[in-house]
Amino acid sequence: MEQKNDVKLLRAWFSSYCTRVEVALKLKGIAYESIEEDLRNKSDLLLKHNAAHNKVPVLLHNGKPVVESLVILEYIDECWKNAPKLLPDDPYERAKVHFWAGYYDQKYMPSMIKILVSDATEREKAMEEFSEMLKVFEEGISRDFPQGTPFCCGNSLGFLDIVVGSAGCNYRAFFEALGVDCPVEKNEKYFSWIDGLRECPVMKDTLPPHDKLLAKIKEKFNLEPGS
Ligand SMILES: N[C@@H](CCC(=O)N[C@@H](CS)C(=O)NCC(=O)O)C(=O)O
Repeated sequence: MEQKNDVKLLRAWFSSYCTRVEVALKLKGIAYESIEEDLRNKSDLLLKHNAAHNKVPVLLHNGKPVVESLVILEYIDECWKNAPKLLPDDPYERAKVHFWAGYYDQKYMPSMIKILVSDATEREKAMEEFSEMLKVFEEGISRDFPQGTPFCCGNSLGFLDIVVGSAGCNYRAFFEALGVDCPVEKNEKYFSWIDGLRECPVMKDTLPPHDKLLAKIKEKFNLEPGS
């Protein structure tokens, strides 16, 4: 008998954590219902199913909640074992993917937000720190995945591509909101990976529209170009 799969995703359109989950669901060919949350007026469903953090994304699989985007990605990979696989089979390869996904998860958005909230004098330093953080990341990725990026887990989007691409592919909107150039020349390997990921059909189809995201970032961080 075929197993019933009722999949719902509580999400917010601008959240890169939600983009991760949607990309994984699409890659796996899993049909799901997307439920948009108003994070200023959270639904009872969200508060009930993510009582610990009150955050999106929340995946509801046959009514059972799974929270935290990295946990959800692994859950999806384990439940829907059919191709394409997101994580490698080899335990050591998998450990490396988890390590770098965790590194990126902990460092990327805080580093980007530091640039967004700093005044003109602090911004240069924040941008230096951003580039240094990405340097550590790209050197680590090159060392640990010598077969190269993109698709560092094989020949289709893997766990790390999804984690990195869902947040990283929006970098133009963040720098445009600030009215400054992104120092891509300092991290060429990273940005060429990102630019490749953005061209993948499933990424293109899932990332938030540039202009809508730009307006959201300006509103959230109270930014005017050149400020
Ligand atoms: N570590 C969480 C982060 C999720 C997260 O920060 N979600 C934000 C949207 S981008 C949220 O729901 N914020 C609501 C709030 O903080 O009240 C994950 O990976 O799922």
